[in-house]
Amino acid sequence: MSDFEYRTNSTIESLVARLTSARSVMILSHEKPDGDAIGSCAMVARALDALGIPSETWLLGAVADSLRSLIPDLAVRTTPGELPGDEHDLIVVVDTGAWSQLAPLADFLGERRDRIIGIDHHARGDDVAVERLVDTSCGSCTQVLVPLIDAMGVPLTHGADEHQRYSIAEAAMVGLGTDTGWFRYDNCGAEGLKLAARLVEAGADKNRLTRVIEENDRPQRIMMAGRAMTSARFADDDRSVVMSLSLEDFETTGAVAEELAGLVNQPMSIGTVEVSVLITQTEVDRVKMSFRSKPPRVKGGTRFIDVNELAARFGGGGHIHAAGARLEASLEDARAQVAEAISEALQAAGFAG
Ligand SMILES: [Mn+2]
Repeated sequence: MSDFEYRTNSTIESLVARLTSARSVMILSHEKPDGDAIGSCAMVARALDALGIPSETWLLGAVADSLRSLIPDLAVRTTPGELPGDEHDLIVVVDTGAWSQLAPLADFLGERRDRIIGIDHHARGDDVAVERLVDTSCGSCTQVLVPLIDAMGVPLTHGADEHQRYSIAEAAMVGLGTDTGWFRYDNCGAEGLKLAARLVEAGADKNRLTRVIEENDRPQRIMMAGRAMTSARFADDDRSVVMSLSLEDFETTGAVAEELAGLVNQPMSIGTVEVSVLITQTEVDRVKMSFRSKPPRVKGGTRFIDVNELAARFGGGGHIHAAGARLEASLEDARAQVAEAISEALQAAGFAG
């Protein structure tokens, strides 16, 4: 498949025809579904529901309780443990097109490729779906789905009811909000903001949504944040900050690793900081490291830290501004190694020594 290109190879009309003529639909997204994955699944399920077409949403792997609470009414199945039956004549894959992100059901899907359609906004993917709609200009997959729902003739207000169910518009907002950092990142331009306005007009209650998604932590998270902040050591003229959390911190607070997501971003609010690292002890002599860096100060500038490279020095990787690694080392040892690697990287990137 060397000539395979992951891009749109279908039309909205053709996809709508498949959706509206289906007898029963299976909907799924990538493993560990995030807000956009859940929002996209919910949009498709609700639109089909409006047309009287039954669907089943399959969630692969762990789902945060806060996201789960957004879809209490959907027929949801989870893997591992179960395999879908053969009753669905259409399979809709949203917010991914990568076999690796669909691993638990890859064999099942591989045998049914001709009945799979894919809707996505990622630049890379595989030949999972026979018909695809891929729009990388969209900040979220829910944004890609809106014209499709419109063409199905289903109003975005559908789904809201007296039981406080979430409408299609709210599901769309969950994906758009979470994937764009609530409209901050550069994947949200005029079109994303116009869509946000339309969703609010359609009744999307962003206060209710942000409360469920962004303001739903346990107290343990703040206790761990306090410990991480206390451990912060600024270096390199305050351009770098390294924080750490020990096994003892977990024991004392009762926190679990899953609820620390994003803690490493907190020091990014400091003006001088270019790179932030959170080192978490997972076993006595093992640590997990999260790296974050900022884009250059000037548009098109070259002075920034590529944390993908930095993490690669420890056998990890990721993206230019967000990456991770694991290391066999004590917390103290890891802190020293990371601090040294950062100083070198800052110098190599042209920051004054
Ligand atoms: Mn997405």
